[in-house]
Amino acid sequence: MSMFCYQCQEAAKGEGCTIKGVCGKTDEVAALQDVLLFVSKGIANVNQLAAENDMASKAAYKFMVDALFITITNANFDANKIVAKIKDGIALRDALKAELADKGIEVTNTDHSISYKGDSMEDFLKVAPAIGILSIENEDIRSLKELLTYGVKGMAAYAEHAFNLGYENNDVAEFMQKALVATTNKEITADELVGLVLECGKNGVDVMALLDKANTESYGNPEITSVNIGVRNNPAILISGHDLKDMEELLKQTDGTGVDVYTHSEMLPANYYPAFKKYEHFVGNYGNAWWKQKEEFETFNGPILFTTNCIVPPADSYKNRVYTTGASGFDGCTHIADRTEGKQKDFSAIIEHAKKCAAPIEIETGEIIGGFAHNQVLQLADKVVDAVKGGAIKKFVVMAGCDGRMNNRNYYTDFANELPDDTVILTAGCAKYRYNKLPLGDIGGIPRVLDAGQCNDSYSLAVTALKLQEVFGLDDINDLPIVYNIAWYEQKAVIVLLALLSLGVKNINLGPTLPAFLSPNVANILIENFGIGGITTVEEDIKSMILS
Ligand code: SF4
Ligand code: SF3
Repeated sequence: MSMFCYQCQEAAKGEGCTIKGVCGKTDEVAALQDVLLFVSKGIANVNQLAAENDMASKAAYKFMVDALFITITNANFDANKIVAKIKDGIALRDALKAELADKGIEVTNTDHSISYKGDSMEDFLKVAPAIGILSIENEDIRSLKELLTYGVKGMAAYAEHAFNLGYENNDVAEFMQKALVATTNKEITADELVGLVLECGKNGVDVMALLDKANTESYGNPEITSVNIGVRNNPAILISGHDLKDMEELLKQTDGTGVDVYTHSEMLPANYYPAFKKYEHFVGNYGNAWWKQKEEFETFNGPILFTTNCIVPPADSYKNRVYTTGASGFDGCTHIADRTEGKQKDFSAIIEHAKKCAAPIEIETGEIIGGFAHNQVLQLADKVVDAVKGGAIKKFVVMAGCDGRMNNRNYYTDFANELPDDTVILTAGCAKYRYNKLPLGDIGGIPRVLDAGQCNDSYSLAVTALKLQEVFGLDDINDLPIVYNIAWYEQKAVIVLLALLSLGVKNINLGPTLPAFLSPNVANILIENFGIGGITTVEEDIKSMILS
């Protein structure tokens, strides 16, 4: 068996992982994820036919969202869980086919994903090579289909979080289905796929808006907050990932138990929400971006809850303290089951575990400031506009996105350090950890790093940009004094990028390397139509992006 995966920025040699994922994904898990995606495509085809006959299955939409999320980089490494999910998918697809047959509706599409039968891990591993990425021969079609798939994976993650809070958008679900169907179409042209990629961006904006609404209506608007990065002397749980519903229920269930709660990596922005800040035992944030977890989980001492990506395969020394829930999973780690209708998830096992652990070891002290989501920034709009008009702020630099392991990501720390004092960084996502602890100061009380939140809160940055465009009376969003130097790693960054393109943003610099899944022709389309560029050296890029 030989895997092939090139969906993230750390794809081996900048081409693709073929023996084992740099992320730690085994060839077996990679193959099973391919089959899960393949089965989801079969469901998409059948459910599209059902939708055309007013018989669309909600369970099918939900399945596709879950499955896409499970295959995101660093979300789920649990082979058995993926096998079970594939079997569920096949059963769901066949039940839907039977319902259609009962109504005399025949599925005429002959795509293998619609008829594939398999029943065991062995079967799934056998079919995998024939249905993987490299089964698409034309490299441009393959590139566009994968770009679309990764955009939809990012959408699925955000749709799932919104769903968990009771927010759904049928158009978004239908688009994901349409995109999956398109990836099985052997006749589709490159132009048609480009059209779908752009439509994906528009749906990306919509799903991020939906999640923004879900988060803010459920937990209030994020507000400027100083987040403690030191520790207290109580046993504690560290919560990572992006799911705020899990955050809410964990805080409720730990309240009064003597167990503290800290956020890790992408959960840091939970500290900015009024509904969470009120808990006395919610201490602050511990550590940095996802890829530093091996050292940080060691010293944390207590159990860690992953609500989503990014998991690094855990060392044996702390593996028994790692819990997963939702789309995340890791072989041998305890998985906390989904909530059943009207009930909370049961976090009692992790809470009891925490009580037996020592308090975290302090690895740093002080505070970091965040909470500059759109509502908060718009309250400061007058101040910001005055600072721009008066020349105190010359440029905003959007440095949102992801962090990752590669040494060349030091570029982003150096870039932030070297920016002139009259620039302000707008950020979201775990990319922020490259510069959010630097002493960059403020401009007339406006911090020089404005953190809007998680990667999905890049939506907030777009809302802020659109508001500034209105205030300054500009016709084109690209006339604002905003430049984009975005770092990417996994597929949520792909949807954020496509969303920005759909809002008309041009000349985005993307690093630290361009995606391996862009064929030269597809990369050219992005360069020619949107001015997408890579990064070079800090000196050169400051010159071209800021000083020019
Ligand atoms: Fe490699 Fe990234 Fe795929 Fe993991 S997700 S196998 S690191 S390309
Ligand atoms: Fe980070 Fe994984 Fe992308 Fe949500 S946690 S931004 S990398």
